[in-house]
Amino acid sequence: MNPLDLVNILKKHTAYIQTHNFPDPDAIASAFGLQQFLAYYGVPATLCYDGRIDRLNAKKMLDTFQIAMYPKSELTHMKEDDLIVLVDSQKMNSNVTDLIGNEVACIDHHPTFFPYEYQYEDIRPVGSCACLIASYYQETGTPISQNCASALAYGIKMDTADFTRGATALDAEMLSFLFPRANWDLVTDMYANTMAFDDLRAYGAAIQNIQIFDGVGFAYIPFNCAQALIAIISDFILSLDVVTIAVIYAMQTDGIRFSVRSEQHCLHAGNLIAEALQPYGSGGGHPSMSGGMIPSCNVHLLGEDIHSSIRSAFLDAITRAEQKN
Ligand SMILES: [Mn+2]
Repeated sequence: MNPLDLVNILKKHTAYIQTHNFPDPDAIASAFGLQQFLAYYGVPATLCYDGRIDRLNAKKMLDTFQIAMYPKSELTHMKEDDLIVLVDSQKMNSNVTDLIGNEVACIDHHPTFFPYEYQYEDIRPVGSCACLIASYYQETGTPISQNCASALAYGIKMDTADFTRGATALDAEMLSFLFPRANWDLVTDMYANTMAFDDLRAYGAAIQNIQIFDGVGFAYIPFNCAQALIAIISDFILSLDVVTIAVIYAMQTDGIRFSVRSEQHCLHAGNLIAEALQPYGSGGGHPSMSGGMIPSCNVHLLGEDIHSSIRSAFLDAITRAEQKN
């Protein structure tokens, strides 16, 4: 589809651009990049999300690139006939709240679990959603601001873990398109002071209780912490030489939250978490990274020793997956 079709769909409506809940840098960059693109063609759009922007690097993006985003609680004026563009997420996924407006468009790079008829759909299996938005500027020859080019470049770098995770040729082409248009000092600046002092407690807990079973590392964070931090700690545990699959889980107020990483090519992290959590909760994601949740009301299903139940659920699912291969 031509990205200018989206302009026509949204024109003369009140438009919102919604990311997945607890937006990460790629989601924020994509939403901002699309907002600036639409603005060039005279279509104003409000950026919104549910959950919180609670990670240091996500919060820092808002200041560094001058981005304004509004949480669901501040969207009291949204109406049923307002139009929503979903970015870095798809309708009916568990990580995106169904807001009152009408989801007419979707731009995403995740696999589709719930097909839906959007008026405008651009879902491509690339490493970052931000590279799809960057391609809109390139294809249409639309001018891009330094702030916007910098934010999109940062989004591509973060979601591909600097081209080591799911990166495609389009991610690389778009980074080279953005590089001369960006203010690279802003991008570099995003890499300074990225860890909050409180994060150390979560790292400390995970390091203390990590257990490794045949390349599968399990670590537990016994207190509430930012969702994105759980994901970062699971990257950290995966970086151990003796770990090829990392399963990190944290006790949250609303249940147990999981983050899974796999560097085994034949073991799909999204399928693994979906299968392991199936009796207790839900989960899903990419081949190499995924997330999931056991809601509070189901935690009792794990029995007295929740850690051994969680371990068995994952190790059994891995065994079954290996037998299938
Ligand atoms: Mn993304």
